[in-house]
Parts: sequence; C-alpha cells; structure tokens
Amino acid sequence: MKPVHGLLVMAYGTPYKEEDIERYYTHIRHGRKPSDEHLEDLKARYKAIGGISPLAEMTKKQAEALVNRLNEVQDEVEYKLYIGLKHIEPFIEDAVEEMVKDGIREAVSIVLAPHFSTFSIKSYNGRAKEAAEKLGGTLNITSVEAWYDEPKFIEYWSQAILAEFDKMTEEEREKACVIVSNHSLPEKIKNLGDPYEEQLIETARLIQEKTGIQNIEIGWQSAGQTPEPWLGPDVQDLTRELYEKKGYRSFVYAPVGFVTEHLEVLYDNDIECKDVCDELGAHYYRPPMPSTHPLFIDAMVDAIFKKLEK
Ligand code: FEC
Repeated sequence: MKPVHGLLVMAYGTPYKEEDIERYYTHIRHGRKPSDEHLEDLKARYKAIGGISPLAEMTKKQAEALVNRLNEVQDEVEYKLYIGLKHIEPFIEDAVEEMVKDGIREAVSIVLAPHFSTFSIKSYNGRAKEAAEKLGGTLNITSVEAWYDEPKFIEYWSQAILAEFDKMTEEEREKACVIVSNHSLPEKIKNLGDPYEEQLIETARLIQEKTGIQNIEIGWQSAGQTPEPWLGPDVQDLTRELYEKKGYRSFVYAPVGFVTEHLEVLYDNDIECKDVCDELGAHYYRPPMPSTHPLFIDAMVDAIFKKLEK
C-alpha cells in the first residue's frame, strides 16, 4: 500500500453568506470590528457581484483538481486533500488538526497565491507549522513558498492575454496595453526585505518575453482602507495616467496575483477599472482567471515537485 501524505491547500476564504461578512471582516482586521460605514461598503461590494463571492466554490474545485492531478502523475504516494483558510472556517489550524487526527506524518502545503510576501504566504505557512508543532510535532509540513515564475503559469497568462489581443483590430492593438497587477500591500513590506514587488515585476517580464507584447505596465489594486501608504500606482490611477500620457485606448487587465474570479477581480477590476475605462472612452478587457485550467493546475504540481526534490 502507498504511504498517505497530506496535501494542504491554503487560501484566503470568503463569507459563505451575508451574515458571515461582519465576522469575516473582523478577522481580516485582526479582531477589530469594522465601522458601520466600512461594513456597509463591503456588503454593497458583495451585493454588486451577486451577493456572495464564487471564491469558496472555486477554492474547493482548484484544490480537488490539484490533488487529483498529483495522484495521477505519480505513483509513490497517495495525497489526501485538506483545505485550510486564512480568514474563515475551515481555518488553517482546523485543517492541520484534521491531518494529525488522521495520522498523517508528511504533508506538502501550497497557498493559492503565486507571489511571496510576509503578509500573505509567510503568514499562511507560519500558521500551519505552528499548529503542527502545538499538536505534538508529529506532522512534518514542507511548504511551497512561491510559484510566480512557473513556466506553465506564465504560459497560462500569456495565452489568455494573447486571446484578448486577438479580439482587437490591428489598429486597436497598436494603442493597447496590458496592466499586470497584484494585491497592494502596505509599503512597509519593503523594509522587511519582502520580494513581493520584484516577483510581480518578474511575472510581468516573463509574460512580456513569452507574448512579445511590448506595452506591459505594473499596477497594484485592492489596497486596504488604512491611512498608511500602500504600494502603488493603483490600477485605476494608472489607467488614467496611461491614457493621458501614453495614449493607450485599450486596457487588458491581468490580475496575476489572484487565481480565480472573486470580489477583488469581479469588483475591483470588472466594475471599478471598467468604470474608469468607460469614463475615458477606452476599451476594457480582462482575461478569464486561471481557476482549474490544466496549465495552471500543472504549474502548481510542478512547483510542488520542485520543492519536494530539494
Ligand atoms: O472573494 C472574496 O470574498 C474574498 C476576496 C479576497 C481575496 C484577498 C486576497 C488578498 N488580500 C490580501 C491582503 C489584504 C490586506 C487587507 C485586506 C483586506 C481585505 C478585505 C476584504 C478582502 N481583503 Fe484581502 N482579499 C480579499 C478580500 N486584504 C473583503 C477587507 C475590506 C477591504 O479593505 O477591501 C487589509 C487588512 C486591514 O484592514 O488591516 C493587507 C492579500 C491577498 C492576496 C494573497 C492571498 O490570497 O492571500 C495579500 C482573494
């Protein structure tokens, strides 16, 4: 019989229903309740994308596709899936507890976010390892740290972006640009030696190399509502600036720091960025997110194998 190893897939998490929004938001804010105004604003954003986010369902589908593929491409180990979320149940700690209860001794973990940052990947992995230690240290977790440069990940985005360019006339293409973006984070991550920014720049460079598209710009989106400075330029400001200063008339948004359609894409890109484009009279394009595309799932499989071989 093959040994059973855990596959811990970690993701952000989303409210399952409207009543979950307040506790979810409070968790994101490290236990501080949001003001009524901020809460209403968030509820309105969920309403605008249809009530709830597709993220919960998609995380499950992505994780299942990943475990199935891992079990298909190798024969030495049987991977058993555990999903652990950052801001709502099943929390990362719940998933680790399940693994320990099931007698799992070896596990590999991956976060459904390609770029490393102290605020994201490091905190997911740290929570998983801390939970394993607290439960007796019988479970060893090997964690993938980042996979922003995986060839199949770059291939996915390159194909998806080129498919949007194919929809344009030759004339439109000349005045089109791609905005490659990730979730903004407080600027102070730079002092922590975070590679987050450089990793996004590298993803963009690799997409440029693969597609041959010259007009590629870097932007940041979905910044939090705190007074401290966040990484910029914000994608909406950037759109206006590029329209005015570089004369672009079509914008292809590639939020490569996210892996599926959810609030930050369906609202921040498809509503907010589209509004800016409409106001400017520019064309808005946003390729489908990777979701369960085989190239994307294989990119994560490759990242896992590389980590395990090390
Ligand atoms: O579809 C959904 O329901 C959930 C979408 C969602 C994803 C996501 C990903 C990331 N976040 C990251 C960092 C921060 C920081 C703050 C912050 C705040 C929010 C709020 C919501 C939210 N985030 Fe999120 N994030 C998603 C949703 N995020 C809702 C709260 C309201 C708002 O400001 O919009 C600021 C916390 C604070 O106020 O102190 C920081 C990072 C990612 C990408 C990596 C990952 O997925 O883990 C980084 C998806």
